[in-house]
Amino acid sequence: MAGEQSDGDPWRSAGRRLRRRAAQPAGTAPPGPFRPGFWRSPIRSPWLTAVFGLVLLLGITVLFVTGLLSYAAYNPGLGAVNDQTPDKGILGFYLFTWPTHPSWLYRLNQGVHVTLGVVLVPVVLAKLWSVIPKLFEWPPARSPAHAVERLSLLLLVGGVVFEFATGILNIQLHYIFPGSFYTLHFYGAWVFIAGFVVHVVLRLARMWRALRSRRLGEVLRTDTAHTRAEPSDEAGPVAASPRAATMSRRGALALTGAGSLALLVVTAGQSIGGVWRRTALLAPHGQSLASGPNGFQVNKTAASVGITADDIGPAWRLRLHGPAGTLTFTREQLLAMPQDAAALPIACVEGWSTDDQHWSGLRLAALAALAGLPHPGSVLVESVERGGSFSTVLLAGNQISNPLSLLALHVNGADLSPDHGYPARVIVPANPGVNNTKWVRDLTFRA
Ligand SMILES: Nc1nc2c(c(=O)[nH]1)N[C@H]1C(S)=C(S)[C@@H](COP(=O)(O)O)O[C@H]1N2
Ligand SMILES: [Mo]
Repeated sequence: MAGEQSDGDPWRSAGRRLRRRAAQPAGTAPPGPFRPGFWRSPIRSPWLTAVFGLVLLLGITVLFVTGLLSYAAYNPGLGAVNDQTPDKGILGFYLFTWPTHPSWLYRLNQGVHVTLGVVLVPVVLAKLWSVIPKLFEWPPARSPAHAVERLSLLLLVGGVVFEFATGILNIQLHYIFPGSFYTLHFYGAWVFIAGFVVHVVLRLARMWRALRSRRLGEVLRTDTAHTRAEPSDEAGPVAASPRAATMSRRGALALTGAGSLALLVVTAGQSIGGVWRRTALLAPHGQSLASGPNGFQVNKTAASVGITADDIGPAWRLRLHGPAGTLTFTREQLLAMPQDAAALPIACVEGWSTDDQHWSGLRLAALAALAGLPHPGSVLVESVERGGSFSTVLLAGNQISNPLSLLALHVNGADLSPDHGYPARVIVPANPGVNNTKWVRDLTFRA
């Protein structure tokens, strides 16, 4: 080796290295992470992996269910206005009419989905760390069964990285996706879940065995000095030639737990609301709110989507379309009609939500009756906003008939501010924020 370096000719020594590699017996792993001696942490063990695995088994199951519900809440079954996901086919099997009770349903679902996703990041990283030698296993496939298993790992690891990355980019409003977030996160979820289910089926028994191989109390009492590698096993993540421990297993658990706890503290407040809102340091919305009746989170300001003073000035009209033809109203005419009230939150798909705000305006059901369709199947809501992806939505019959569903003109006793949708906006209980259209101009009721 020393002679090789001292002859000073990189080309010749590279040639020698290549010839030596070619002379290796078949089946020898390439150097670096593919060699068993490369990974030397003594704390990698089936037990540690199983603990992280159990947390993820529970956590990802909740993420998956809340994710499906979140998607169903858009009422994508109503048609392409609400959901442009191409070719979803049977992957839309779980879709049902989203309820309007209780009014905090979407707020809860989305708060859990987003907060849990953020909190699980350290656990995902710890789990990947604990099994990383397995990802470099050599040879890549020993048998067809082994090849299938490793292919499922590709879906699993690729899927988890993709879903967490797209989700976190979205809640941080960093829209760098090549395409729609919904489509990517939706298909990514199904790919990931396919790998996840295969992985759980293949590993559940091993996980239970590993969990029962040690007692948690015993691990929590063992400091770094007394931390030993487990006996090497062919199939597991145990190091072949472990070095001395620089961290105990309880240290690894504490580090992961502390990371998750810190993320929980700086994230959850955006969904819990109240005084906790101020702890939500990681939340891009809601740290510098205006004061007064309109002082709650704004997603997109009027200026940011190109709403001009003319669009929402005295020339603005509401147009109702239905069997009665097209009826046109000024804001004054709408205010002269009997007003109804509802205390409802805005809850965004990104996880943040407001506490209940006190809205008043006209019931969607009353407007449907005016349009000549007292029991409509749906309503197409269109905004003054031109061409924005949130400017047109369909609401379902149950959303129109709920007496708390309003075309709001006031909030907390004041006129809506331009940023909150003046002259008029939709507010519907348990509705995803994105479907509470601001700067409404047209309502088309359909049977
Ligand atoms: N026309 C229009 N309506 C809209 C939006 C928009 O960009 N344009 N944003 C939606 C989204 S994503 C949310 S979460 C809510 C936020 O309402 P707020 O800004 O009043 O809090 O408005 C919804 N209504
Ligand atoms: Mo939103």
